[in-house]
Amino acid sequence: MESLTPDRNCFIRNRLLLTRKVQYGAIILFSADSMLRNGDQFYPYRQNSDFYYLTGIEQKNSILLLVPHASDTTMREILFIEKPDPKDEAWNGKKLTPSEAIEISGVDTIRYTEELDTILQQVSAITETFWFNVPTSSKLKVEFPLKNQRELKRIREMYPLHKYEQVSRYIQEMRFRKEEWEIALIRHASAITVSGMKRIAQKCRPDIPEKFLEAEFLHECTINNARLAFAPIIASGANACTLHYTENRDICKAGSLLLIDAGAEFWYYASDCTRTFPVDGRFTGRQKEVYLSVLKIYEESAKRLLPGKSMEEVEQEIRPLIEEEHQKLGLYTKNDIASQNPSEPLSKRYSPHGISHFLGLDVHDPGEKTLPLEPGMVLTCEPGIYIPVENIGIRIENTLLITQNGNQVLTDSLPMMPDEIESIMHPKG
Ligand SMILES: [Mn+2]
Repeated sequence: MESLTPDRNCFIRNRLLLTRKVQYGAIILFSADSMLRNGDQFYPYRQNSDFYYLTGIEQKNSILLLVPHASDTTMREILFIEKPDPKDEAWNGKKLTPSEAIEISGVDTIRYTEELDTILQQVSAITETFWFNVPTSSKLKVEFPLKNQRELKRIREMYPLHKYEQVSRYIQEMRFRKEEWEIALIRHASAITVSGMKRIAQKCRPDIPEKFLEAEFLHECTINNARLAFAPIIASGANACTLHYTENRDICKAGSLLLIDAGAEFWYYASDCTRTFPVDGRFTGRQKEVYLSVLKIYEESAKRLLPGKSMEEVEQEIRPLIEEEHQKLGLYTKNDIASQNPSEPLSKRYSPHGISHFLGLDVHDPGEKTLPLEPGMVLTCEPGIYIPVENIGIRIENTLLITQNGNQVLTDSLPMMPDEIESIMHPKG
């Protein structure tokens, strides 16, 4: 396990590549906010993915300042960390020392967070531009500004004549393609995910609470030093038709299906996998029929996720097959399609989501759906069919690595064929 831990050379290289892309000005990144839960309790802290990618530092209240053209070499890379406070450390444990921070990040100049403004004053004299890492996704709505945004506002007020630019797209571009060490971590997260899913398959039986099965997955992650990459979906019966069902508070009933969409995160790298099991260990005829349709769509999609093709192209190519399978299942007819409202295609009613997303430090990692795929990209293949009136929601999802000539499934040790699934489940009867 030790050898899998990313080392500082990874982060040194990432910073080097970023400063090559940005070329001028000063880049400033802040660590993730620590979020109050209730009373005096905080949510478990998880470092901002970009910050981790460039530093390896997991500690809050950290700042990275890059001034690549500074003539004073000690100014080129500065990592700010919290000043150790014996009182705080007595309660909350040891903080990083400067030498530990150097060891992890490979940044040679370590300062304390409280020194930021003094250093900024020096930096402001040698650069005209500050690059900030503010989230750019228009889909992402946050209720209050994040640290990177608050500091942008504060520093802009201090230096109103400087230029302010967005560095996030450069970091995102770097994250599109994964290095070997990143792939090794995703592979490991995938292995833990598969074990967790198998554990669920063995424990699943009629009348078991979804929550118990969630606990089985969490158990597998925790004993393997992994976290949950996202809130797992443990959805029995019609719950599976609620795409982001994460309550997991129902009871699994005999005769129904159980959809599990879960992923482990190992050293900040995620995996993502979905399987659909029959609660009592045997698919009914109709369930198997729908299952085989999803499996066919999966196989046809996975075959097409290749270097040179874009996710969007694959999704377009696969739409007719999805329609065909829907019709075979009797969900609608050719005539229904002819008279459908083009802005609300029937196929979207039963298969509403896309079949792929990028994956890495984030379960939904940066990436462009329209760009040709390249070796080193990691993504999912995850078609689904949802028929609420029949209490059927089926999705099959694997994590895939794009290779030179095709792709490699990283979660392939988890069965997908109906009879294989039945054979790994809790003994029947
Ligand atoms: Mn997914």
